[in-house]
Amino acid sequence: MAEKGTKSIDPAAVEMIEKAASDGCNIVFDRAETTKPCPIGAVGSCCSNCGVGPCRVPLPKGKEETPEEKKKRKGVCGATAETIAARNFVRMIAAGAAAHGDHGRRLTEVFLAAAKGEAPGYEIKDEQKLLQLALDLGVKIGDRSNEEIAVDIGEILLSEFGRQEGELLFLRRAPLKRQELWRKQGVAPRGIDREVVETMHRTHMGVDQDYQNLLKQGVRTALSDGWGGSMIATELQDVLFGAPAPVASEINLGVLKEDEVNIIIHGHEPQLAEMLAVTTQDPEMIEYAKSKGAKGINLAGMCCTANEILMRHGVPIAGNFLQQELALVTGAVEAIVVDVQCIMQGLADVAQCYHTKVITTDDKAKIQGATHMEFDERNAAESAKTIIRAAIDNFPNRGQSVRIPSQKTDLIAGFSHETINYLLGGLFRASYRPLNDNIINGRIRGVAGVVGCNNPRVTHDDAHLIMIKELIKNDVLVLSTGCSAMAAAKAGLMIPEAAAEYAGEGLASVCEAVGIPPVLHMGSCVDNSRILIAATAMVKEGGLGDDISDLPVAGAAPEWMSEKAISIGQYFVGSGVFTVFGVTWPTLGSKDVTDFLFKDFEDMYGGMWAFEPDPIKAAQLMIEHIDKKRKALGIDKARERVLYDMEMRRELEAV
Ligand code: XCC
Repeated sequence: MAEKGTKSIDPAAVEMIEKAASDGCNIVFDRAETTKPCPIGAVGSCCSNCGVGPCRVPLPKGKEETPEEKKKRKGVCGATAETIAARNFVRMIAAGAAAHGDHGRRLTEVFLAAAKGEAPGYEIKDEQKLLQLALDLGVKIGDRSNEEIAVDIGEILLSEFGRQEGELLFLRRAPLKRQELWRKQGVAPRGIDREVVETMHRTHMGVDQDYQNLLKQGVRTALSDGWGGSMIATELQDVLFGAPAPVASEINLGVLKEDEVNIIIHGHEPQLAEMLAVTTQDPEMIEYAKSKGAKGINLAGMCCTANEILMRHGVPIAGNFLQQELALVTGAVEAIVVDVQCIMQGLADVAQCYHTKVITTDDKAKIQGATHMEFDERNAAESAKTIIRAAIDNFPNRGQSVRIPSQKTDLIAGFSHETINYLLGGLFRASYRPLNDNIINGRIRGVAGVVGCNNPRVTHDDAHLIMIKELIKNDVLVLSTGCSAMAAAKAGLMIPEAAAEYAGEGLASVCEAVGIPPVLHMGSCVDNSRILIAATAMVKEGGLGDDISDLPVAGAAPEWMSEKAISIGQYFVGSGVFTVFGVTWPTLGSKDVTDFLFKDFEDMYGGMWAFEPDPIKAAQLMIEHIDKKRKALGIDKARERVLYDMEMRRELEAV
C-alpha cells in the first residue's frame, strides 16, 4: 500500500499535482489537507434535520459505552443515536437513488422525444434490444415500426417514476426466489419517486423513529435505484445509442493533445456527450478549429460520461474523479463541458489559474463563475456546435504553462451483459454456461464487482488496484464500473495480456481461451444494473443455486465518496450480495445500526455490508465469502481438484 499521505499512485496525477503547486493553483488535494472531516458527522452522529439542532451525539472516546451512557446519548427531541445514524444513512440512499432516478427520467424523456421524431439526431440504434425490452414489458410488436414500439416502451418506463402502487416492472427480471424474498420483507419498491419522497418524509423530525424500520425503507429506496432508475437509464441508453461491444481505446491525461483543441466532457448523462462525439468530427468544425491555429479537435471524457462514450465510441478517457481539476492544470484544456453529478465546484477556481472555460449545460447544475450554455436535446446538433465553437474560440488564449503528462494506457472496454453472453457462449449459443461451468470446476473461483469513486482522504487509485490485483490473483473475475474501472484501466489491467501477468492460473487460462482481460469494464455507475442482470443470468443458467445470494460473488467500493455509491451498495446488499466499502463508514456512531447492516441483514436479505479500509483485508473478506458460498453449493472440492491435464486444456481451448 502507498505510504500514508501519498496523494496518488498515478504518475500522471502526481506530475499535475506538482505542477499545480508550482503554478500556485489550489486544488482538491490541498483543500483535503486544510478541511478535515468532522469526526461526529462522519460516523452519522450529527442530526441537523430540524432547527433545534444540529444535535451531536458522539460516542464516548476511547472506552466502551455503558448502558447508562447510551441512554443519555440523545438529541433534544429524544432521538437516539440509532435513529440519528439510520436517518442519516437512509437519506444518503435517497439522494443517491434520486440522482440515478433523475438521470433515468431525463433519458426516458429524450428517448420518447426521439421515438416521436421530436429530437433530430437521435434514433433507435439497437433494434434487438428494443424488441427484447418490448417482450419484457409486454409491448405489442407485430408489424409496428420501431418508433411506435419505442413510444409505448418510453411511456411505460416514464410512468415507473411516478408509480404509486404495485411493484416496479423490472423487479420481474430478478430470480423468482429474490422477488419472493423482497415481498416477504416488504421492500419491493413501488414508484422510484415515491420511495425517495417517502424516505425524506420518514426522516423528517418526528416521523419514523425505529432504526430497523428506517433501514428497511432504505433497502426499498435503493432497490428502486438498481432495479428502477439505473436500470431504466442503462436499457434506454443502449437502445438509443447502441449496446456496447468490445472497443479499444486509451486512458489517462496523456490522451490530451498539445496541438489540438481539447474538449473534456464530464458528468454522467450520455445524450450531450454522444452529440459532441459526432459533432467534433464535423468537417465544418474541424475547419473552424484550423482557422484558429489548431490541428483539429480532441474530445476526451471524464468520470461516468467518459465511460458512456468510451463504451460506445471508444472516445479516450482523460481520467477519473480526482483528475478533473488536474486535467485543467495541464493548461491545455480549452473547455470542460459538464452536465450533472461528481462535478467539483473547485473546477471554476482552477479554471481561473489557466484559460479553460467551464461550460455548464443543464439547468439543474449551474456553477458560479462558469459559462452556462443550455443543452437542448430537441436541437442537439446546434447546441453541440455552439459549445464546440466556444471551445475553439478559446484555443488562442492558451497560456505559456502547458504541460501534458505522457502517460496513457491501452484498454478494451464495452463488456455489456450481452457482450459477456456472446463472448463466452459464441455466436450461435450465447449463454453464461461456460462462465458457470468454469466457476463450478473451480478455474474461476467467483466474481466480484469492484466499483465506485475516488476519495481524497485516501491515496488516489491505490485501494482499487490493490484490491483488484488481490482478487484476480486469487482467480476471482472482476467486473468493474465508474471511477474504479478507470483506475484499473490506467494500470493496464483491462487488456487481455493482463491475465497472464496478474491473474491466478485458473482465471488466466479462461481469459486466455476467451481472449478477455481479467477485469471487465461494464460501464458507468448506472451500468451497475448490468451487474445485477449478469448475476441473474448466472442464476438462471443453473448449477449455482437459485438466488443471487447463492452465487459465489461479492461487491466492493474501496474508495467511495458519493451518496450514489451508498445507494448502489445498498441495492447490491438488498439483492443478496456481500458488499464491502473502504475509506469511512457512515453509521459507526451507532453499534446497533452498524451491527444490523453488517450482521442481521445477512439473515434478512442474504447479503450484508462490511467496512474494511485495508484493501487486502477487504479482498480477503470477499474471497472468504466467495469460498463460503462455494462450500454451500458443494463446489469447494471441485476447486481443490483442478489439475491441468491435457484433456482439460483441450476442453478449455474449445470454450
Ligand atoms: Fe462519481 Fe460516476 Fe463515484 Fe466516479 S464512480 S466519483 S459517483 S463518476 Ni460513479
